[in-house]
Amino acid sequence: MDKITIRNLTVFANHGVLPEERVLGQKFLVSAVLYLDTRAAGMQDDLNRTVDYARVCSFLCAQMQQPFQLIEAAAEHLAAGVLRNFPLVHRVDLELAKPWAPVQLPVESISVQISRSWHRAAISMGSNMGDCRGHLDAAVEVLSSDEMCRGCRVSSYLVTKPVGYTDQPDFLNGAMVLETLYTPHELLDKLQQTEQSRHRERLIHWGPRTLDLDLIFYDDEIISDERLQVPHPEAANRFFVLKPLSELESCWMHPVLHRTVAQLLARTEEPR
Ligand code: A4P
Ligand code: MG
Repeated sequence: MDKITIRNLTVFANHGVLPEERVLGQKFLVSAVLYLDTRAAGMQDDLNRTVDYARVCSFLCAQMQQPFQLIEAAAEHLAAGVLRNFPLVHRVDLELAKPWAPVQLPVESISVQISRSWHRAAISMGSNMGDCRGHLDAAVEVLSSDEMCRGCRVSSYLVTKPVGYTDQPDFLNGAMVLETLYTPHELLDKLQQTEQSRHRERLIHWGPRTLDLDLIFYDDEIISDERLQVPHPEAANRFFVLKPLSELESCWMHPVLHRTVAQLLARTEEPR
């Protein structure tokens, strides 16, 4: 990706833990590296095809006026703001420096540096209790209206035979692909809160449920801890996951099996 760099934008603001910092304010330096594709703007000499760095600078200045205790918090706020408000920017490396930090020792500057970007996530949805379509629609609504997500695309819904525990009604399944600023674990929290909002109860493993939301892929990441496994360990064998997902992202490569969604689907049988 190409980069546009803003170095040491000087802003007077009131971030700090000490009361006097909040009242008197002090100088801050904001630096940002914006990652985007500048090829079209470069070839056509067209400002509309890139990010207007003057607008980014005034945006950063304005956002700095909201006071935070920590420069970490101010930096998170700035990075998320840039990513949300300048859609061509895929990633931002942001540094917030506090040259007058009250440490009572000679120091040139204290700063925090963070790197934040949009991430691609694939989510599978399932329901076989109550208003199944309503539950899936509600999940889509929650995620597509979340300010930490964008570009939500939804598959068609299909009726599938239950897999695993078979003595239960048919499922309605679908898939969603979106971009998100959530980390994988934050996204799992969001999915579980959404399940709860549809009165999901965990009674039988693989049993009937109002709403099941599983994180299938998150970029090309491989995660395995006590709360989260990505790619979802069962996804590669499940028709009810792969079929809807293939409508949206048939070429997404499984980062462990090195097979695309379409290839995995081709070797999976639809249960009858
Ligand atoms: N967890 C770990 N990794 C993930 C992940 N990638 N996404 C943990 C979501 N959760 C993940 O899930 C149990 C725990 O898995 C969570 O606490 C989370 O930290 P759960 O949803 O509470 O329990 P569950 O649904 O009973 O188990 P599980 O393993 O999620 O079940 P599945 O695999 O979702 O299977 N047949 C058809 N036709 N259609 C279906 O949709 N669904 C299931 C449920 C069975 N048969 C089905 C369908
Ligand atoms: Mg689940």
